Amino acid sequence: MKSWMVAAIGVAMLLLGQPGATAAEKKAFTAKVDADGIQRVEILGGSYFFDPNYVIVKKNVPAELSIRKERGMTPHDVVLKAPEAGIDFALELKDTLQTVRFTPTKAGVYPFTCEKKLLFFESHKEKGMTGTLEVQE
Ligand SMILES: [Cu+2]
Repeated sequence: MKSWMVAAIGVAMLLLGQPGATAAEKKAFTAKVDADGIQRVEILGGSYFFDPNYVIVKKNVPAELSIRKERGMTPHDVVLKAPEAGIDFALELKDTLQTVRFTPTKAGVYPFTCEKKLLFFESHKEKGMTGTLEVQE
């Protein structure tokens, strides 16, 4: 094989070896119940992640998620539709904290995502901007 071919194959493998960012590192956070009986979690959204991206809350305890996005031009949101578990929100993220309140009523694992997508580019979800809310008994 000629050396330029080896180089070309090397470059192709490098390019193919970048799988978006779908295998995001798991950053787990277990909500603590505050003295007033509310379990609070703070979440940062950005390009293209949620931090934490694995949030654990207790069933039948009021929860407050305080969410903001990192500074920058890229818009982000957060959407979690699990009405069967008492959780149903869609929020456009801002630089400042906004609070989502709910009381989870059913144990389970519920995905949340950013549903932004620019034209024909990969959606933020495809780029790894997803997370999981786990409701424990
Ligand atoms: Cu986004």
